Amino acid sequence: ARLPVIALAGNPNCGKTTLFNLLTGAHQHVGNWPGVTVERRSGTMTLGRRKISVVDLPGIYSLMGGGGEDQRVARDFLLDSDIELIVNIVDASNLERHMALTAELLETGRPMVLVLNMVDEAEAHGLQVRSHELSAAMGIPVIPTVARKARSRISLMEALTQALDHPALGNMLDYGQLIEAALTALGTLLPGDPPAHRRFTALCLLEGNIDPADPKTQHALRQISSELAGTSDETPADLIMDRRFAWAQEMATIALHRQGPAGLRQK
Ligand code: GDP
Ligand code: MG
Ligand code: K
Repeated sequence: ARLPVIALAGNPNCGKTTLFNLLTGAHQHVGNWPGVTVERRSGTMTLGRRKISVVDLPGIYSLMGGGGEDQRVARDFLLDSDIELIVNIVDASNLERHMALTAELLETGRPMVLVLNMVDEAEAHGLQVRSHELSAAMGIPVIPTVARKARSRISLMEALTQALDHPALGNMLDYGQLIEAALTALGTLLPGDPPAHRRFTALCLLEGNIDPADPKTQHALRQISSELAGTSDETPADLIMDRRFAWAQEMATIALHRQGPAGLRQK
C-alpha cells in the first residue's frame, strides 16, 4: 500500500538534509528523479503505528519558476504529487529572506508545518524565537529546531504526528482588494482545477509565469491586466511580490525578538 508522504521543502542550505537524516536515520534510498540526473533522496520513518515516506527535495527559492532542473523537480513534486504534509524548513537566523518561499507554499493549499531551524544561530545573533506567536499568525504548527542536535527529533516527531492527524492549511496571504478580485475572476475560468489550485494558477497567470491555456482565459487576463493598469502604477506582478515581501517581514517581526543588553531589559 502507498505510504503517506512528507515532503521537506525550503531554500538551499536551511538544513533539509540534516533534518532528513535526523528523521529517517539509516532508512534511506538515494536514486534519481525520473528522466533527469537530479538526485532523489527519500526514506521512511515510523510515527506511532504509521510508516511514513519522507522526501528530501532540492532547495528552491520560488515556486513560480527560475532555477535549474533540480528546482523544477522540486516545484513539480510540491504542486502535482500526492503529499500528506509539506514540512517547510526555514533558517531562523535568516528568517525574512526564507519566508518569501513560505508565502508561496501556503498558496499550494496543502497541509503544512513550519520548521524554524538553526535556532542556535538565531540565538547566537541575539534573537529570541517566538514560535507560538508565529504559529498563531500563520495558522499552522511552528516547530523550533536545531537539526544538528538529536534532541530536536522527539519534539519534531510529536509535531509531525499531530500535523498528520489534524492537517492545517494555514492562512493564505491577502493581496488587497484589486488583486484578490482579479484572482477570483481568473479562478472562475479555471473550472478543471480544485479551488486552491485555481488560486495558485491565477497567481501564476497574473505574475506572468505561465501563459493562458485557452483564448477565453487569455482575453480575461488581458482585460484584468488593463483594468489594474488603470488603478495602480505598479504591475500586478509587482503588487504581488511587494505583498509577499511585506508579509515575510511582518512574520519575521512576529517570530523574532531582539534581546537587548541584559542591563537594559531590567526595570
Ligand atoms: P540543505 O541544503 O537544506 O539540505 O541544508 P543541509 O542539511 O545540508 O545543512 C546546511 C548546513 O547547515 C550544514 O553545514 C549543516 O550542518 C548546518 N545545519 C543544519 N541544521 C543546523 C542547525 O540547526 N544549526 C546549525 N548551527 N547548523 C545547522
Ligand atoms: Mg540538501
Ligand atoms: K551554518
